[in-house]
Amino acid sequence: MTIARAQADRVARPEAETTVSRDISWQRGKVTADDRARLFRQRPATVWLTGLSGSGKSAIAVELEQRLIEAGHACFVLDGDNVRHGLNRDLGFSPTDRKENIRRVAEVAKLFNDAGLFVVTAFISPYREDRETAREIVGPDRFIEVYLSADVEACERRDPKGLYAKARAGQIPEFTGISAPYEPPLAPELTIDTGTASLHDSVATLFDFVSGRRL
Ligand code: ADX
Repeated sequence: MTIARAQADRVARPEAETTVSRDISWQRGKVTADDRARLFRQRPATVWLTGLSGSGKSAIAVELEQRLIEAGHACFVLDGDNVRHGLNRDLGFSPTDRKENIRRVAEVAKLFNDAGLFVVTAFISPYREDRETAREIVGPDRFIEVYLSADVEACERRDPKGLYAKARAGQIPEFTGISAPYEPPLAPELTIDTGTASLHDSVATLFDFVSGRRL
């Protein structure tokens, strides 16, 4: 096996877990991860933002994306509210639906990384187990878990979409932080206290961290 073939295999997943049909097989491409890294001049990664609604995930994601693009890096944001308008429009907020939401998003992030792009995700992703699944799907060497640690009080004070008020009034069932759990990461690659740090400082911290790790 050539080194190039070994690299291509690294992003393939021929052993993929249960599939509906057994009559499918993995089709290999001729372009390797190294070929794409040379083309885009970057080693892609998935920056996985997790935190409560209102903790700043979407705002930080779009700012980071802009900074990466300005620095010449191909990048794309996957955002919870947006993905739930299309790919995941069939999913609600039960634990089972959130799990499937995160699984699908992780598969998309993996595909984008395989294609050579940076990905920034903005999903509450409240369950540790689901984030660990995402880490496995994307690949631990590419997965950068970033915990935006603003607490419920801070997020509720901001309440940018008025959702906490609605949840308190009983109008949104299973609302994370109010009537559904959030399990903080135990060993994230980075934590940013967005309850106190400004958007500008949070993005600067994150950009420096990603630059140091991947660019
Ligand atoms: S996740 O838990 O499955 O990761 P996701 O990030 O996709 O959630 O979607 C969260 C967004 O959906 C929130 O920012 C909010 O705008 C909206 N939302 C609607 N209902 C809920 C709910 N019950 N809990 C949390 N967020 C909700």
